[in-house]
Amino acid sequence: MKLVTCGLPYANGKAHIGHLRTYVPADVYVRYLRMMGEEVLFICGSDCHGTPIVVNAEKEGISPKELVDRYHEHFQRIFKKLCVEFDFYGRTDADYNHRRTQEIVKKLIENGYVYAKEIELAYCPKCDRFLPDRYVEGICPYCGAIARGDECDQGCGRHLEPGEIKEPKCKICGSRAEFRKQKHYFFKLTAFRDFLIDYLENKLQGTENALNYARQWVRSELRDWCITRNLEWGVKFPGEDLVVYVWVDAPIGYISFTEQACRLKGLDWKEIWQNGEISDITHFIGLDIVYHHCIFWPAMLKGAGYSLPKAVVASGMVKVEGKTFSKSRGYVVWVEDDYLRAGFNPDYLRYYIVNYTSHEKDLNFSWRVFMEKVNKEVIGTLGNFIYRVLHFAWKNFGTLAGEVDGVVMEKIAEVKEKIVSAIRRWEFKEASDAFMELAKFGNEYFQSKAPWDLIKEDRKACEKVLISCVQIVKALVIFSYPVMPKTMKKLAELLSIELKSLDEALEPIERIELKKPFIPFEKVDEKKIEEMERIMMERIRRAERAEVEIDIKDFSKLDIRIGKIVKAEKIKGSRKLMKLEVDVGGEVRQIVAGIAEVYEPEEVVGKLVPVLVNIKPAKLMGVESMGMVLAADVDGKPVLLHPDREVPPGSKVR
Ligand code: B3M
Ligand code: ZN
Repeated sequence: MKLVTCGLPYANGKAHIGHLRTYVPADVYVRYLRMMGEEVLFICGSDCHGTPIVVNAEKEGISPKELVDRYHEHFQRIFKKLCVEFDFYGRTDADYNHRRTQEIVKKLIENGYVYAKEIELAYCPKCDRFLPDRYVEGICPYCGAIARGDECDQGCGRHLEPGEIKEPKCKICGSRAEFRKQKHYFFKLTAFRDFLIDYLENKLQGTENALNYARQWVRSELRDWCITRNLEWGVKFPGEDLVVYVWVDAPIGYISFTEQACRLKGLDWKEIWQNGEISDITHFIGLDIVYHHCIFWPAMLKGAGYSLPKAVVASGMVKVEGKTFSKSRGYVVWVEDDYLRAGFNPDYLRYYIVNYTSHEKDLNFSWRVFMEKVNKEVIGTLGNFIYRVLHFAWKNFGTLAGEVDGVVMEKIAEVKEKIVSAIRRWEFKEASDAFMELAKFGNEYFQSKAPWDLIKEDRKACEKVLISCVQIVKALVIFSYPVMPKTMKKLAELLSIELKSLDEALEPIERIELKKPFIPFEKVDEKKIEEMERIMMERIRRAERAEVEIDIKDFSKLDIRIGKIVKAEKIKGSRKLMKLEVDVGGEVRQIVAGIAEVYEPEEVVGKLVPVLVNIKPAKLMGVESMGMVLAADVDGKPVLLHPDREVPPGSKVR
């Protein structure tokens, strides 16, 4: 039995196109594998723990459980509508996952891979609590980007350990966090270095993007891994008032969901998860969680005596209308609110996701490209051929009998081989290109044989052409079913085709009774696309506005004080810049200001000016500047601002 899994969506928000980029190809893969004769178990579930859930629940003023229930339902509904069909869709907060997680954590402790250590953690004095993971935001110590407590999500993508983040701030109240000591538990990841190097280099299969990243990391920066957190919501760490880090119990969901799926199907889950060193397990994930799946996860499995996955398949990133996918900036397509609400056939989106580019590359979703691709390829090439053939044959014959053209049978066999080879390499675009190529071949065949003329002269010859074309239709229905199951299932019913095996396409039709065909695909209407573009533009504009609208909390981050200029001199070689020394209250700072074109040094000394004190230090013309003097901008020229009456340097501006 082969196991295929998908990364577990956090049950903290709605499904978007970024999710589908992983789930649709995985579903396509499983459907093809089954039609290639493999027995496959396909599982997934909601990731219910961790700060992604707790922070969002807190924002909404509901309990984590309520939030999780809502989105767990949502994801199940979306998967059903998109024909992503898991054998089991679980949740990580279920008893069965708590049990399995505790069992594994205890094993790791027993086997000597867990130790306690006192560490410094971000703590918010105002909220009076520790700030795990997403409760804290700050600067990534590796690349300097703004980062979350446990990952540098906008910069280098690295996993961050508790206490590592620089300049931490509380996500809830915005205050500067301090560091406090507390005892936590660590998993000895460093003990697995040699094992991981060997596993990643010689054993693990999958897409190059995943393997390359992981191989690079394992050599350069393996550190022990803090596996406990200060939260209520989660799987309890044995004997302590702590829960395990969400990245411990989430992948363990793969195991506990397998147990549940096997229970329902009368199978033995141990044959998958406790079956020698490497087991036939394939994880489909997004590129952003390669570290967790290729490094933490195999080490945990190894340490607890479980089998290791055979392959990790990572999908490339998603762009929307050419821009980096971003929910907050409006570059997003919501599966339910946008796509499904507009009434588009789910098969179109499945085809787009699979066929736009190779699985590993970046996928750009654009409504216009979507329309063009669907209308030209799915409808113009595939749908038209199917309908044309079926309609002509039904109208003129009703029943077809005879022998299929050998050329046609050969072509079908060739396309089948292409599909099988592509699927084995996770090249879903190649596989879907192959059936499109068959549709093109069919169109040309039909056109060149001109059955509409032939029928007048030689009915028998015409029948042979048509049965050959119907054979192509049959192959197309079978070959494209994994990508477009909704439509192809209906066509298979119409034509009484079995969808169990790709080889079925190689069985010649000897005789077929035709029913009245239906038009398989509805054209994507330009007006609807314009509407979708409008919705998206509106969302982007709203996000842009929201980005510049700041609230009092944001404003309070600016430390503006009145400073007294105590010394001033022009900077050599610069027309605009002046070097100032400013008393900002108990401290004199060197600040570079762009005022030299308008003011002479003598006139500004002794003046009181507002200064932004907590701006990042910068170097201008090689001179260090530790603040920013605020001035009015009048046609691009600075005009200094002074308080209404004498105030002490350091007075706060609010
Ligand atoms: N819940 C989603 C993510 O980080 C996360 C995946 C868990 S897979 C075990 O993309
Ligand atoms: Zn706080």
